[in-house]
Amino acid sequence: MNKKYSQNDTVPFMGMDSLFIKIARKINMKRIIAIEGMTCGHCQARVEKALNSVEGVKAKVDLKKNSATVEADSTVSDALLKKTVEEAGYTVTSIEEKKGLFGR
Ligand SMILES: [Cu+2]
Repeated sequence: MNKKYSQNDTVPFMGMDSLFIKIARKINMKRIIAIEGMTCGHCQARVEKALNSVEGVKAKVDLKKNSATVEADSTVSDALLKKTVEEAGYTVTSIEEKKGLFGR
């Protein structure tokens, strides 16, 4: 499918269409990072803080699932997310993109 709107487009009108695009973008941007090495709440907080310090990233770490759910701009690469977690002292085993409505 051809991409009709890019990440940085401004939508020149307001209405259901632009609202829908915003929501679809938001859904498209979720990624799940699988992380090894976290053992306690300190680890969790450390990884969460590291990820959230990256511009354009909103992250929530789940200690039980050994993963982080990340909402990030498309300009934030998987490589940067991986590097950020690894610099905090943990291992990234996979990063999976949650596909959105348009299967981008
Ligand atoms: Cu810990």
